[in-house]
Amino acid sequence: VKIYSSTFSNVPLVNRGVFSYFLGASRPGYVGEHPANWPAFTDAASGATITRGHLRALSLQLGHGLTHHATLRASRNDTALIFAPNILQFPLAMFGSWAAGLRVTLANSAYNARELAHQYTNSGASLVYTTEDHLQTVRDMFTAVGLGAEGDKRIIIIDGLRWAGGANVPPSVASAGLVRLEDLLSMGAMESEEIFEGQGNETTLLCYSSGTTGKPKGVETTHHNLTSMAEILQHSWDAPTSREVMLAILPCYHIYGCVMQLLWTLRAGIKVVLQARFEPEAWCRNIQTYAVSLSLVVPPVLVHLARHPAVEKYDMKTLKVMVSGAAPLGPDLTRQALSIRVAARLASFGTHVAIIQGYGLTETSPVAMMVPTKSAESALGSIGVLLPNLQSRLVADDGLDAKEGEPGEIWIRGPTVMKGYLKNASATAGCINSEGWFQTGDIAVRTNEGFYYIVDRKKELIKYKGFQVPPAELEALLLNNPDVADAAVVGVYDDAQATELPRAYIVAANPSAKKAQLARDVIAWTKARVASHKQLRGGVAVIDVIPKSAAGKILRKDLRERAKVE
Ligand code: AYL
Repeated sequence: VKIYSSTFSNVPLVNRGVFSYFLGASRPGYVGEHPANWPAFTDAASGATITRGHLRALSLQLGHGLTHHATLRASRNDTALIFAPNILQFPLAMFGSWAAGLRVTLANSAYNARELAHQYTNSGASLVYTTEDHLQTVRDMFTAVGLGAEGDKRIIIIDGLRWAGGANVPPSVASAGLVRLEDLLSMGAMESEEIFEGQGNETTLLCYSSGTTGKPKGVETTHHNLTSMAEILQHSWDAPTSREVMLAILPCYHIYGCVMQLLWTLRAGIKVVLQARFEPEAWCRNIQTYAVSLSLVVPPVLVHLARHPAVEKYDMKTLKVMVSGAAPLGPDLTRQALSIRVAARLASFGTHVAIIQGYGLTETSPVAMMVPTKSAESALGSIGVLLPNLQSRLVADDGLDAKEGEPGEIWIRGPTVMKGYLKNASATAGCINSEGWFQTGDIAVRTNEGFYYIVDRKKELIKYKGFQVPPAELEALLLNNPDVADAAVVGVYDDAQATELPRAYIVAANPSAKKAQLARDVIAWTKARVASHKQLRGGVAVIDVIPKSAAGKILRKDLRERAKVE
């Protein structure tokens, strides 16, 4: 068996809970390794800023409020769900929950009630942090899970706070009587975080991933996974220092955004400017306003920047590094050209901008590979080299090591591999073997210098702009449509947008149905039932029969081939 080790030397890891690791009062005047009065997070729109010390203090107040509030009465190992966009209260909700020993689960803020209900129930959550804007969805979710108005007792409204850049607006009529973040903050404070002995291997974060097959599953990420990830990034990645400023446009509910924008940044002492959502002009303006040096993106963001005139309107000479991840960037020439073009336009402002890729999965907490900044030019299209403390294998279809230079499935082993899927031992056993190897479902080749290039994906997953779209979820949904007898969903790649688009193949329940009309109806029907990223943007094709193996498995490769010529 051929095992590849990281070319970095191993980094010493720690065994601490996430709260004390990221926000511990290590010595007077400090939070973690950096001064308490340094800015931690800034709201891009209002400029409101929370310092490291303020974040720690408020989190200890929230932790106290959660456990002492008469109706919430939260306790250790309860699970709190955060259903909110990128606002300053997001990291506070997370750290306040962690201070009191709760687990946190992060839900896509575009989810509808049905999608949210799956995560609420599956994660065993008992609290939901949300905003006025999302309140109706949360209430519909509580109706869907059978709690009805009782659910109101489990909601915490987190927006509208002036210190967080919110207008000082009174609660809406709809949210009257609900618990508000400021209520919980005013009840007192924990003296310090609870130190739970030996909690390293306990689950602290639950993001959802469909893995190689099926519906979204709760990924059990432990304290040790997260502290290890932060130490590994801190000691391997050459660009960042505590003088960096990061513009955070990736959603904090996705593990890429959560770990890279909220957690590791605290470890590194990086100031983070939170932008609610990506919009090219605002992105450029914020780079200038906040003298941003670092930004994380997904490939479609680069497409926008490559085309948008705002790129030339703003002074962005502070920008040094952009990290693209979560979906392929540049495995072919078109996209390599794109990344050079974006860099050239940004570089015209005086500095050289490195655009590098990272690679990882929710299941690996998340980053497993990264391109060293100095290799940005020479490793175009590469997902990078293995990070410290990690090992990899490349395994061919026959279960043996891929031959030198030939493609194989990436397997990963190390301290950032998840504990498993929540309450789903069979799915866990399906992807983590007895030797601790996690099987990613991604196919790559490796160069002699240790650079990896993704060449294919073995698993079902579709990625729309970096978001997971589990085909099995859409297929199950489509089978609920009385006009659909059978369905299969695959991803088709759209060069112009640099993303895959979900495309459905369906069999009509009524053989004499008009195909074009049925396809249009099914697109609209689906749109009304799923979050935006799962819409059938790749279209719907009506076919006579879904190709399946003798065992009844959908032959997705056939459908993907077919999609290419359609
Ligand atoms: P999940 N190139 C191609 N495919 C990628 C890449 C990449 N650079 N990164 C992730 N993927 C795909 O759980 C791949 O199929 O995590 C992988 O199995 O939503 C799947 O996305 C995992 O999807 C980074 C870079 C975090 C990436 C991430 C992973 C977040 C996506 C930090 O710096």
